[in-house]
Amino acid sequence: MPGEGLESEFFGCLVGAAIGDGLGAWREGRGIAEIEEIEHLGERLEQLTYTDDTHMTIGVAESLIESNGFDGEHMVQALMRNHEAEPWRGYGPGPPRIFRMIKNGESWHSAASKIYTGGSFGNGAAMRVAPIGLLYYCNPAKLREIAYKSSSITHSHELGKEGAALQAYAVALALNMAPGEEIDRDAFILKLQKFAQNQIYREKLASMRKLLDEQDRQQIVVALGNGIEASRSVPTAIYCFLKQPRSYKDCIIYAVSLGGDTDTIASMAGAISGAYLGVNAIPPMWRLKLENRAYIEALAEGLCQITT
Ligand code: AR6
Ligand code: MG
Repeated sequence: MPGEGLESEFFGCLVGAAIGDGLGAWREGRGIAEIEEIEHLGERLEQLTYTDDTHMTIGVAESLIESNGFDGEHMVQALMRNHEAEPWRGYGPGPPRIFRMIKNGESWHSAASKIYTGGSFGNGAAMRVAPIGLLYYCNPAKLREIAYKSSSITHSHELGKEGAALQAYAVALALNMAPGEEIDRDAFILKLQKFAQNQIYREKLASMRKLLDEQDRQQIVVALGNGIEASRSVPTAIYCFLKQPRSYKDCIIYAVSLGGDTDTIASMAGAISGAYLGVNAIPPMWRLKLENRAYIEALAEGLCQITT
C-alpha cells in the first residue's frame, strides 16, 4: 500500500475508476436515485465486479507499461486479447465489431471509421483513458495527442476523441493538485475550457459553473446529460468531481445517483477524484470488495515507475 504523494494518487486514480465502475454497474440504465439508496447499495454489495470500462482501462495501462509509452499496434492487440478472454464484461456494440474487422484483415488505422457515421462518439474511449492522463500529466500537448491516438482505435469521431482528451486532462489537473490543497473550482473549469477544442464541450463547461450550487439533480441531467455519448457523460463526470471534491465516497455516490450510464460516469468521476485525493481517501470497505484489486494496483505502480 503506497503512502502519500504521486504513487498514492496513481493508485487512487485506477482503483477509484474501477470502484466507480463496479458500483455504478448496478444502476446502469436506471433513473435518478436517492443518495441513501446508493449508500445502502455500496454497503450491501459483497463484491465490486468491474465492467468493460475497467477491463479496457487495464488494457490501456498494460500496453503503456509494456511499450514504455504509446504504441498503437500494441494497444490494439492488448485490447483485443482482453476482449477475447472476457467478452462478457458488458462492452458497447462498437469495439467488438471493430475487433472482428481487424481480425478479418482490416487495418486498425481504418476500422473505427467504418462504424456509425463519422466513427463512434460513444464514451468508450474516455472511460479507458485514465492511464494516459496519469502518464502524461506534465505535458498537456502530448496528453492530447496520445488521448486522440488511443481513442481512434475504436472511437474516431471528433466528439469521442475530444471527450477522451478532456477526461485525461481532468485526471492530469487533479493529479497536479496536492490532496490538501483547496480546490478552486472556477479555475479548474477554466483550464478545461481553454484546453477544449470543440464548441459542444466548451459550452457544457461554461454552463457547469452556474450549476455548481444546483441541488436539483434533474437539472444537472438535463443540462449535462447522463448518456453513453462522450459529450453527455464526460462533462457530467467532471461535474460530479467538482460537486464533491473533498470526498471520494460522496463523489461516487453522487455520480451513481444521477442514473443513466452510471458505471461509466462514476468510473470517470472516480478516476479524477482518486487522482486528486489518493488511494487512502477511498473507503477501505470498497477497496476490499474490488475484484482484481492487487492487479489494478500493480498496473498503477507500473505506470508510476515509467512516469518518473
Ligand atoms: N452516430 C450515431 N450513434 C452513435 C455514433 C454515431 N456516430 N457513435 C456512437 N453512437 P459504442 P462504447 C451510439 O458502440 O462507446 C457500455 O456500456 C450508438 O448507439 O462505440 O464503447 C460502456 O460501458 C452506439 O451503440 O460503444 C459504455 O458505457 C453507442 O453510441 C457504453 O456502453 C455507444 O457507442 C459505450 O460504449
Ligand atoms: Mg461499462
